[in-house]
Amino acid sequence: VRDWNGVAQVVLRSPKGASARVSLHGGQVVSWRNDRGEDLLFTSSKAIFKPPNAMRGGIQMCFPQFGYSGTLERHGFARNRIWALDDEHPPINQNDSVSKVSVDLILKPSEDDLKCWPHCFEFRLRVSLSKDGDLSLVSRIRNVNGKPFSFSFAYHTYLSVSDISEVRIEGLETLDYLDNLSHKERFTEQGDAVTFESEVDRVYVSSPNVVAVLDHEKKHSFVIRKEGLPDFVVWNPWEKKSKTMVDFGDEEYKQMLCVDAAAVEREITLKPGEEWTGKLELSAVSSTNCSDH
Ligand code: TA6
Repeated sequence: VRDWNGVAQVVLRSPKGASARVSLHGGQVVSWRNDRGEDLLFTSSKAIFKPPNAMRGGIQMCFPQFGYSGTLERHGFARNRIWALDDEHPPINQNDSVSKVSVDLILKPSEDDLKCWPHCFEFRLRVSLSKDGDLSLVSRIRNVNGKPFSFSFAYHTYLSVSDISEVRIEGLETLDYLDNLSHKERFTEQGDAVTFESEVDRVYVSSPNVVAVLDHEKKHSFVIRKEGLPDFVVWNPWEKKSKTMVDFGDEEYKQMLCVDAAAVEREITLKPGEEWTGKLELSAVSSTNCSDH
């Protein structure tokens, strides 16, 4: 655990040299590197590392809602709060070649949170790094015997890519999507991989649990697996939208792509005492053997 910009971070390392850094600020995965030290997640060069604002990049916990709703801050407050190490599961310092190293964080509502979202929840997050450098996130959200509540959720994931115009997503073919650029109107994806030549902001609904993001130029591609999350949000701001974001470089849209495992179209409802689990697994594979995802 190290102090960074006034907020503790936990560094996970795999025996082969891969690493991940998790910040108690927002429960955000602020970096994930392969065993060659290459950054696999995007972080803007203009990111603002100042709590409570979420840092532009990494993997952000969007809860209790994704998008806007009522008075809550966009994408919910979880990513803007200081989390705690879950003392029921202290960080495991493994020095033998176990399958993975993990850290467990927990977020509970503050008095202020309860004023704007009056529901007693516990959000437990386990971030793990396998010995092969795969990253996994498991979120367990429990209704602590309050009244029933509903929420939407996303692992807001900024992937680092070489050139967005050379990137394809396989696995979303023929799916319906809600287009945030046209008032969430519903369309059906064509029969080929998703490619990018302008701003994209879509929610692929009832999507499969595995997609591949192929980035041949960077010689690695991502396989994204999810469980308990029916949708994938795909977002690239492109040039015009990039210029409106102070914490994002004008040209940086070329090096990033958000592919968020999410529950957006239909909210998740928890009765008192019920717990929901949402899993995300990311692996970065060399492009040659990506087809067997
Ligand atoms: O990824 C979908 C989206 O809702 C986009 O519309 C854009 O707002 C993006 O999330 C980033 O949101 P943020 O609050 O992180 O700037």
